[in-house]
Amino acid sequence: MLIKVPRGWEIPEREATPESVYLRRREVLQGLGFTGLTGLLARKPLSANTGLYPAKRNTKYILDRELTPEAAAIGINNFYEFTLDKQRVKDRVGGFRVDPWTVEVKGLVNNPRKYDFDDLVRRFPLEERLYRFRCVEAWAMAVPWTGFPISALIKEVDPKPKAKFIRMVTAYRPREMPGIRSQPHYPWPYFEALRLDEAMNELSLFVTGIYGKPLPKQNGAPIRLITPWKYGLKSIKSIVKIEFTAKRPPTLWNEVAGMEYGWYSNVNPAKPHPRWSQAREKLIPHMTLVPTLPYNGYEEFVAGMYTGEEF
Ligand SMILES: Nc1nc2c(c(=O)[nH]1)N[C@H]1C(S)=C(S)[C@@H](COP(=O)(O)O)O[C@H]1N2
Ligand SMILES: [Mo]
Repeated sequence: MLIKVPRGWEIPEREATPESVYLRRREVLQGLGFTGLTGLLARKPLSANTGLYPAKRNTKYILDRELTPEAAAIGINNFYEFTLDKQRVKDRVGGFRVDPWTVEVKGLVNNPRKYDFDDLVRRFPLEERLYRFRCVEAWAMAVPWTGFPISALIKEVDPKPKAKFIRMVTAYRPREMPGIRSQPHYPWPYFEALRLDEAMNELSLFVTGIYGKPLPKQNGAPIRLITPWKYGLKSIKSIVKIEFTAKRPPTLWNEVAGMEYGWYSNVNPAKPHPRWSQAREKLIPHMTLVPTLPYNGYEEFVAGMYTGEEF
């Protein structure tokens, strides 16, 4: 059971102005024919995300290419819980409820917690970063993500010395996720994992926004992982559970087809997928071909964690 005790200075705005009172005031004002500035401001009910976006950009992370147009990045998705059709994910997410949302952190930590998302998103300072993104299927993009380093959350929950991995799990809502019903052979819910040092790497983000706005459902609202040196399948969406473990946890794609999808899934242009080359990538939306770089161009940040044998 999550018992939320907000400190005085962090009372969410929607509690400071109970929505019912707020909406009633709107009706009264509208009834009086008052639809001026107040009407405009009141149109959208205050939400978990009020005032957080856009976050300040961290200029340390620079791109070697243009940003992908927003419409493509939020319109062409992989989210098999909804459909395998990349262009249709956005049309199938309507029934997915992402508010309220709880993220449970458990396992080998000194401070296990259940974070209410509204609290979580205000607890760790958000920043914007421009990252390259490379799907294992050889399409790629460049995206302004908003989020916070995973290391901030890890420090707060304080892993025990035995913790060596973190396992993450997506929401399982067959009634809201039509792809779970039409693809029953997958071992839902989606699960992924990182080594603890990978999770602590400065590049590893928990992402809550994109293009200066809250994450759309098709991109993994309200919170997903981004590890830009790994294939996109590692970047698990709509996370509800984070568990610290001593043993290496399995991951969905590695479990389903280990020959095709490595546990690490570090981007490696020299190692072809059994069915296609990984030497080049197609930039959406025009599918311009460009070379793929080792660790997706992030070698300087991550190569020190590996022997080169991980895949
Ligand atoms: N829960 C969940 N997470 C997921 C997936 C998925 O099907 N389910 N697809 C993965 C794959 S293969 C990719 S390439 C990225 C796509 O993220 P995007 O749609 O935001 O571009 O999400 C990853 N995270
Ligand atoms: Mo992917």
